[in-house]
Amino acid sequence: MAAVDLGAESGRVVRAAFDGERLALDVAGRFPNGARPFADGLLRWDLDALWTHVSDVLAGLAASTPVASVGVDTWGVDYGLLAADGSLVDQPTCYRDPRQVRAMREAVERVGADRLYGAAGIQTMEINTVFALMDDAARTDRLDRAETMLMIPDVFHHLLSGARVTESTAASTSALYRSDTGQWAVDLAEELGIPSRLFPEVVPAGTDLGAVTGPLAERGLGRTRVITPTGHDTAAAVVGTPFATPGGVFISSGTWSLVGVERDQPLITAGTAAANLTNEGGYDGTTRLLRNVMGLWVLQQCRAQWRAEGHDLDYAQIAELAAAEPALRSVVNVNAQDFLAPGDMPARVQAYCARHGDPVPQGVGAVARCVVDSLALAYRLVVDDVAEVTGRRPGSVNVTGGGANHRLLAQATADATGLPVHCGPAEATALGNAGVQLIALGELADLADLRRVVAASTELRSHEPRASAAWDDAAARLRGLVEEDDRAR
Ligand code: LFR
Repeated sequence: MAAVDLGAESGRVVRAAFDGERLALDVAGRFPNGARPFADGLLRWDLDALWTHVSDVLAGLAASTPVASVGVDTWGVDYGLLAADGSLVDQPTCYRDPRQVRAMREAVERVGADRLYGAAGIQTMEINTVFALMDDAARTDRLDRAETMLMIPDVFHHLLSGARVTESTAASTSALYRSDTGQWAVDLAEELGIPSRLFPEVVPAGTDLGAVTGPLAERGLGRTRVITPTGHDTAAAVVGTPFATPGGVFISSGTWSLVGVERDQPLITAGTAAANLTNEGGYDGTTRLLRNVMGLWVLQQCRAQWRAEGHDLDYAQIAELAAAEPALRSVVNVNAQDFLAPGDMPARVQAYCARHGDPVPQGVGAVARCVVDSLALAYRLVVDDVAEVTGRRPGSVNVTGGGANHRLLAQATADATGLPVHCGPAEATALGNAGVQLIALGELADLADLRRVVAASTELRSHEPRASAAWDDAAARLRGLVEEDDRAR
């Protein structure tokens, strides 16, 4: 199978081979990704370039080995607009565009925060699809030119197979679709000026969308099936998580850190709304009760800034400098609006500390330490909130994704949460993507079966918590900062 996994920073095509017990992965090709401002000033993705990369790697792979099926997962919330003839109206916009901050404010004013949250139980956040669509409707003619909207993974499935459907986990990131009832929030959309005629048919993960068609069929993939995995990368990562304890916490750690628990059904209450916890649709009727934490994005942007200033450091070097600094000297709310847009992140971290009366970190190590500690503390708050709203304290944490390799962050996470932290697999998303294809192909029975295969295919690294009152105090301090920032929002 080919698992195509596209992230905000890079994309890759992974070859996945199953021998009946283990899933072996091997990266067939990797390529960069990133949003940039287009001529009209909007931050957009270069979808045409991504498609060229994906097609070339898939064709190269098919030249050396038969590909039974292909499935694509990507970051959530963004969408492509398809014209009647099936072509893209334009390149998709990126959720980090500042227009979404304004649109969120307008939407809250117009219908109220409760209504926005209640529609799908998705945390109210600037990045949500609903705010981009609202701005499209109010300030552009994009929607007038479109017949349907597809989430980004579905755009690729459309290019591969011609299908014009969206997959349910991808749809659920829109904040306009409830995966448990299968309903689009038509009334809310119309009230916000978003034409609901754009909403596509929704299919479950594991749906066979047909054989590869078009030019790729001529490049060795004519017999390859297009099977939609959980199109949302976070859903795929959690499918590929070998939970150490039932009801344990997952952290899918990449550009974002998605922190929460898997449940049988959504939990949409006054408590989850107050805690701003999200209910995203998962595989086979599961729900992820989670919060988006700003994640490694902050360090990625710091690294880019340091490089621009002449310090060309890799992540391991940055982590080493951070580890040499004392813990918990200064703390920031990584989820503050300050850190959402691309830019000079070290300066923003320093400005945040100065504004809140914390010691201002100086130099690479101190800034990175502040970010790492602050991430771990943000995870701790989610664990506390989830325990509170579900009435159940989780017993362990599993970290997957590229961030699973970050030892300093993993130990800080154990110390901050007081829970054992198990790291791996770094490739959970590709495993989850390929695993759902395997279930659809009849090679695996179900999610539990798949997780057994993931566990058999992975070596985990574990970190035990070291009890310390300093982390409790810092968590309380972060709680205060979050409340201040929310009031200012
Ligand atoms: C992670 C992720 C998150 C989503 C964010 C924006 O890659 O998909 O789940 O909230 O990106 O799309």
